[in-house]
Amino acid sequence: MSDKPHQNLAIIGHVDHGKSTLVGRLLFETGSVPEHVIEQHRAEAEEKGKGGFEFAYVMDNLAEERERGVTIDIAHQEFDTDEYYFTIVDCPGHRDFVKNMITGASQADNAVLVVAADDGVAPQTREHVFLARTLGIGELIIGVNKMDVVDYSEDSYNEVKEQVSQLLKQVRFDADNATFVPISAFEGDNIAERSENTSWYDGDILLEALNNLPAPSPPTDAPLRLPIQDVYTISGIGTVPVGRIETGTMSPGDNVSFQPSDVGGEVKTVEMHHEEVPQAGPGDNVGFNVRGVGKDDIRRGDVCGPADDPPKVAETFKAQVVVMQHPSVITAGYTPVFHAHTAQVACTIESIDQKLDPASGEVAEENPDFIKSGDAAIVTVRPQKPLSIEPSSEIPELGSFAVRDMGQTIAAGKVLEVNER
Ligand SMILES: Nc1nc2c(ncn2[C@@H]2O[C@H](COP(=O)(O)OP(=O)(O)OP(=O)(O)O)[C@@H](O)[C@H]2O)c(=O)[nH]1
Ligand SMILES: [Mg+2]
Repeated sequence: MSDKPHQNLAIIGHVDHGKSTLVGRLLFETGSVPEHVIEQHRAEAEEKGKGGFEFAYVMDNLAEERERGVTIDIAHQEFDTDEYYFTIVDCPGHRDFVKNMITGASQADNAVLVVAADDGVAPQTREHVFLARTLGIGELIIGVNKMDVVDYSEDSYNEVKEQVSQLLKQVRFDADNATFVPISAFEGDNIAERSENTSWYDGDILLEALNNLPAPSPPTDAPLRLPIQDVYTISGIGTVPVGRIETGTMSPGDNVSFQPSDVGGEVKTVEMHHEEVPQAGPGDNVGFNVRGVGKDDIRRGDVCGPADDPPKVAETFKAQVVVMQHPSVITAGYTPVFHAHTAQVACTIESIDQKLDPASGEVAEENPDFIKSGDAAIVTVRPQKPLSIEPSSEIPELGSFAVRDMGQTIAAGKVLEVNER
């Protein structure tokens, strides 16, 4: 393991704008993927009629992903720069897979937003930026990609930069926390080396921008919260839940509880990068094993915490939401799917308590009949199945969510109060 500080970085943006290609390129340039592997991918991609996808194949491992040339599920990879040890999460851009993007973004400290220079801001560029902002992503590096396709034109770059800046303003993302870089993931311009093709650009290249990210905020003294992403059965070990530790630490010998499944036991082993470790902490992606907990006892969406301070399970919760897009209006009784950490649960908006002025946050109306796109409100929510979630003021990492319906993100928000089951 590297002793450099750890960064979880999400790569987000519209479908086909070049996210996986960028990750493949970064891994190649930082020496994490050797040239002959890229050559093998080139041969396979050409055979499938997907020439040009050799860098994307570094991340797109599923057969369906390779045939279709789209990312479906999130994938993690590791690489180092001078400053940081990165775990990179490559998110899918296709609109059908936004739920996987939410899981990826909710695990990240900062993000690279990839926007193709020849396409500009597209629907999932908007959706991902909105989600990144509400899921608590700190800084954005905007890679204006495919600069080769627009002949490295400064005008094209400035046009996309202007579009993205407008978008950041709309979602109130602090523009001081955004760095723009003109790149070509495919050709390798301004990734690890400054490109002669963009002599008009004198800002940071991508690796410099990555090195200049602020260090992730130091871990709080919050108790262990580890949302389960998957549960595997591994021969010789048994049941191995995996996920990222959001807060607290985990060591062998700890007594833990999984909620809402309501099972628990003693932690036997904790692994990171296939090596047993004596302790893992915030930001670490771990696999572990708990005495007496079997594969069918727990599932994705459970949260693991200390047995004496277990994750909260909500009967109802109060939340502040911002409506991003909805074809009509949202009224009490509406039951969309809430995505919180790794959980996806249908929840009823039981009451709309207050409408807020989105600019000042002040109450604009008590008990409004409805809310619509652009509105912010405080609502009371009742999960239709048990859901573990925490007040954002106590554990921000477990206190935010996205709301989806009809294949799109319609709102996002944070939890104010949990009324426990
Ligand atoms: N010319 C050119 N093509 C690029 C560049 N980056 C990516 N591409 C091409 O764009 C296509 C899509 O690239 P991907 O990396 O799969 O895009 P993605 O954003 O990961 O797509 P999803 O994961 O499905 O959302 C492939 O054909 C790439 O070769 C670039 O800098 N220049
Ligand atoms: Mg991809």
